[in-house]
Amino acid sequence: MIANIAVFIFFLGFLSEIKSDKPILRGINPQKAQLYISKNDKFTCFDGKKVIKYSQLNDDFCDCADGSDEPGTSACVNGRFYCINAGFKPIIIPSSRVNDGVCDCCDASDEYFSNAKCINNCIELGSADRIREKQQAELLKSGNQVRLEMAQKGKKKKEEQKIRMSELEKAREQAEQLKEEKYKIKDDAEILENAALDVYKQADEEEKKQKMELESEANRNEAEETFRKFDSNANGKMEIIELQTRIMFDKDRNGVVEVEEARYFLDENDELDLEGFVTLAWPRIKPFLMLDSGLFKAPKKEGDEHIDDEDDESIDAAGDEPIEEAELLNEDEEHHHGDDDADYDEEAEGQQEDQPEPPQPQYDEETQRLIHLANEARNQYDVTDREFREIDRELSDIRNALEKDFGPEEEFAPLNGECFSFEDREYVYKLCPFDKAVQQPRNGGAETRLGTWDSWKGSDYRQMLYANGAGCWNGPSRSAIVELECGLDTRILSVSEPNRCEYFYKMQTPAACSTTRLEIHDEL
Ligand code: MAN
Repeated sequence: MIANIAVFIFFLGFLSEIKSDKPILRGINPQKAQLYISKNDKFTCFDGKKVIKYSQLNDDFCDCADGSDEPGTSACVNGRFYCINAGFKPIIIPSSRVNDGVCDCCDASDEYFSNAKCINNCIELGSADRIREKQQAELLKSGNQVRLEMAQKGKKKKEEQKIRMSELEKAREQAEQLKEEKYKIKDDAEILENAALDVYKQADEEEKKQKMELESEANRNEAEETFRKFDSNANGKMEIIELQTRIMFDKDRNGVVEVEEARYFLDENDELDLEGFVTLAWPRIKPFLMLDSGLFKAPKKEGDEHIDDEDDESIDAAGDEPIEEAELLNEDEEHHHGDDDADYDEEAEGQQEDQPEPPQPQYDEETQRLIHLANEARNQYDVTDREFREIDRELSDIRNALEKDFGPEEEFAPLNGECFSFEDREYVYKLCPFDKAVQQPRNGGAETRLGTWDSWKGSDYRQMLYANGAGCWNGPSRSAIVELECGLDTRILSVSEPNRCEYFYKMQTPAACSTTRLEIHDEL
């Protein structure tokens, strides 16, 4: 400030000095005033390329290529006019604006030879500006108090996190060791458990195998018996004519077993020997035999889930008579072989629900003891594994937080973990500092990520960048810039989208009330 006043006093003295010298040097920058002092009635252009007579300064004719000889007229295209604007702020304007009929300087100095009736309102502007600056300074001062508290909290948090991190690192080592020990115990217990259970598993498999062999043998016996029964001429061949005599094969219920109907049951052959009959014909014949003997109960149409529209269409005019039921059952039989038939799976599950649980094998005492020990070991391992993962998660959260730049004095740290919202006509915008920026339509709908915390833009902690948001239709991913200004509390002031999928938040926070800025300003 004092330095400014000194320059100004020097400049006024200089002006009175050059006032006695013709011409009047308007529009010169006080910082360059010394260059305009007459030297043997000569003036050297700033670029040093030309020396002109002192009287040629501001004579409305451009002599210097750099425009330095005409600071107070519009003669040089590249000239610069300095408005002193005493009482307010000095400004520099292009000299083309001198005497152009428009008042640019509040002290009216740029319009000294035009019809523009400019008035000097620098004093009024200056005092309004000073009020504004005072208010701003007061805001900055009180905000700075809060900022300092935030900085203290931030530093404390950082210290606590560092302490916690070293505790966790130790705890992690111990937890890992414990987990490994428990894993070993679990592993050993499971080896013993599996060995004991294997005895039961093998016995169970053996039992199942025997059951299946018996079933398959019974099925084959039944097939052979049927073959002998149907092979009425006992020639060792099952022929179409032999099946035609059996009315149960009258699929379309017209009273006659036609050749095509009989051929279907022979797997589209004219005749089959015993082996062919067992493998090809029997799977088709058996359901019809079961139906005929009343062993199959056809499912009811109403409320039956597995009769879908397709099934309905397949029923012909004969209605829901046994033949159609047989067809349905036949289709079901095919379903049972399909791997990816969802309807079948659902039905199978449904049936399972109705069926009683298969009895659990009764284990001997030793096996039960080993199962119990293995269960215990598994539980204990799970507990240590969970603890280890929890420590790991907390550690990585702390490491992430410690890596973030919360400002020169950690003043932004208290904003980490908080979220703020702002609503406009269409969207609710959310900002969770150091985490993410999102947008959600007001009428519901999914959140769109506008960006994830990336970095500070520049070195003055005024702008945050949130990058790599959701992809923009036919464009890059969304991103958001958050501009911070000083305010007594933290809140979003506005959100705009200056370019498609590029968002701009204005936010106030005490953390941005650094008085360093004020001091710098004062010195200017
Ligand atoms: C959504 C919003 C808008 C954005 C468009 C781009 O509607 O995220 O902000 O401009 O998508 O397609």
